[in-house]
This record gives sequence, structure tokens and C-alpha cells, in this order.
Amino acid sequence: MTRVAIIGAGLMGEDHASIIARDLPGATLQVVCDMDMGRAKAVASAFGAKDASTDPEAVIARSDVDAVIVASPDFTHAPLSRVCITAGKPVLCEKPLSQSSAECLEVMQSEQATGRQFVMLGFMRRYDQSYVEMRAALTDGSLGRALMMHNFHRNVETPAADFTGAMAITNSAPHEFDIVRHVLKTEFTSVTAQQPRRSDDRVAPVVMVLETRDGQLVTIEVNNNAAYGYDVRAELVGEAGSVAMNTVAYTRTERKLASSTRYDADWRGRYHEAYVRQNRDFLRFVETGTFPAIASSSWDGYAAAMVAEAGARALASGQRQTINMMEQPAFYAGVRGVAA
Ligand code: ISE
Repeated sequence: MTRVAIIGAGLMGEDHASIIARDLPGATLQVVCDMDMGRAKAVASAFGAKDASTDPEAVIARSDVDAVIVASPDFTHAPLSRVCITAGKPVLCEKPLSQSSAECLEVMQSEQATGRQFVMLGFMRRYDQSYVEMRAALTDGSLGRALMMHNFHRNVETPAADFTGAMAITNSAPHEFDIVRHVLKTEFTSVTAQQPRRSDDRVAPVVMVLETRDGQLVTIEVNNNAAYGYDVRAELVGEAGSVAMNTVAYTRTERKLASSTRYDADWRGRYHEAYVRQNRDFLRFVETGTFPAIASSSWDGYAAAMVAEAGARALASGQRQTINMMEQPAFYAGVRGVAA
């Protein structure tokens, strides 16, 4: 039985606590940690954790904790992942690993120095069935060569009043940066970013056009103030056809001469199954020491951060920015992870 600690008991921490406690019988929720003890205790008691704490480093060091899920604020992700690496504990870290590619590199360096992978990154869309099928259509050749991938990422409203267009690129779009790299099995080489004008002072959508090193074009619209619902769409276009994601809804209501489906208010429902699959794979990683074939690693965190940095520069300057990624270290290629 893998004993898991969750650091950060906000929206995502609570969601992970629920998945560990209710959906994954092979794991025990050992500790819930949050800077607010009241919050830590509330989530711990709601999901039957043994303990609550406010001290993340002490939690990571505990001998009754085998693995850690980091769901605290973004700026803590990289430092806490490094504490886990030093302690020799596998960590599932929420995205982004860091908004700074330099800090991602530091995590990669700490990890490489130990000789094995410890960090799995929570880019859960890799486990979503629609993207699994898009990737398969390229792998099995049925779609021919990939030409384009179009992506729409819409939230009802921004999570905070000080959310900016740059944050749409550094906080929301990394999901697209990661999933497109994963589906197309390539890297981005350039990005342009623009925004239409809204009639009010809310953050307007950001529209990016990216090129890959294999000559594909990728469009990404991030609209953090879409108002109507949480809505993610994608279409992969190949030389022999296209694969588009269906809207995920279990029912459709017909009433008063109209037909309608519902949208979730945020991503937790839409991606519930993907989170469960991802967390199950994380537990397998903890047990076997073998890094899951489709999971995101620190390297993928670095790649997403490099694209995000270039995207933010593109938005600020209005100019196309090139993305100069380092070569992927052999450590992160091929059969990933070595049994502990
Ligand atoms: C948000 O930033 C996230 O982190 C969620 O995972 C994502 O699904 C959501 O749309 C983003 O805006």
C-alpha cells in the first residue's frame, strides 16, 4: 500500500485527495499539508487522511510517506520537487513545473544527478481518451503525415482579478504546449501571439500560431473569460484526414423546440477520468520505479516553459519569437526511469 502525502489543499489538492481516497484502492492518503492548518485538516478529515500538517519539507521527509503529490501554488512546484528528489521520493507535481525554464533545468539537473527519474508532471491531458486516439491515429499511420493541430481552451472566467494575457500563456496554454508536443512527437520552433480587443477590461483571448520543427502549424486559442462554460476542443489534421475531439457530455436535453448539452464550470469534471488514469500510473511508477511511457517528465516541464516564455515575449513584442530548445538529454529519452 503506497502512502501518499498531498501538499497544497486547494482545488487541485482536494481533487487529488479524493482520487487517492476514492478511486485508487492501492494507495493510502497519509498526510494532507497546507499553509492553512484549518484547510489541511478539513481535506484530511473529508478523505480519511491519517494526519494534517503545515510543513511541506517535514512531510516529505516522513518515513511513513512513500510518495508526494504537489498541488501547492505554482512558484512552490520546482523547489518542492527538488526536496522530493533529494529525499528520494517520487513526486507527481501539478503543472507548470515552473514558469522559468532555468528553474526547470535546475530540477532536471538535480534529478539527473541521482541517476533516476523522480518527477512526474501533472499534464493530465496525455491520459485523456480523445488525445490518446489522436496520437494513435498518427502512430498507426491512418491519418497520414500531420499538417496542423487546432486547439481551443476556454474557461468561464479568470481565476483571479490580476490575471493577464501573459498568464493565459504561462498558466493555461502549457496544457496545449505539452499535449501538442506529445501528440505530434515534435518540438516547437517559433510562436506568434495576439489578442483581439474586448469591450471591457477583462483579459481578452490570446491566439497563438506556432511552428514545429517538422514543418507543422499549430493554432492555440486561450480564452480565460469565455463566460459560457469550460470548453476544450482540438482537431488534428493530417494529409489523409482529420481527427476532432467531440464535446464530452453524457446527456443531451430536448425541450421547447431546442436541444442542449451542459458544460462543466471547470476542468475537474471534464478531465476526471484522465486524472484518475494519471494518478494510477503515478502509483505504478512509485511501485516499480519505471517511469510511465506516456507521462510528462521534468524535461517536458522545461519544454513547456521554454514555449511559454517565448509566447509571453511574442505577446509583449507583437513579433514572432523563435524557440531555441536544448537537445533532449538522453536521460529523458527512450526507456525512462530505472528501478530504484
Ligand atoms: C488552469 O490554469 C489549469 O491549470 C487547468 O488545469 C486547466 O484545465 C484550466 O483550463 C487552466 O486555465
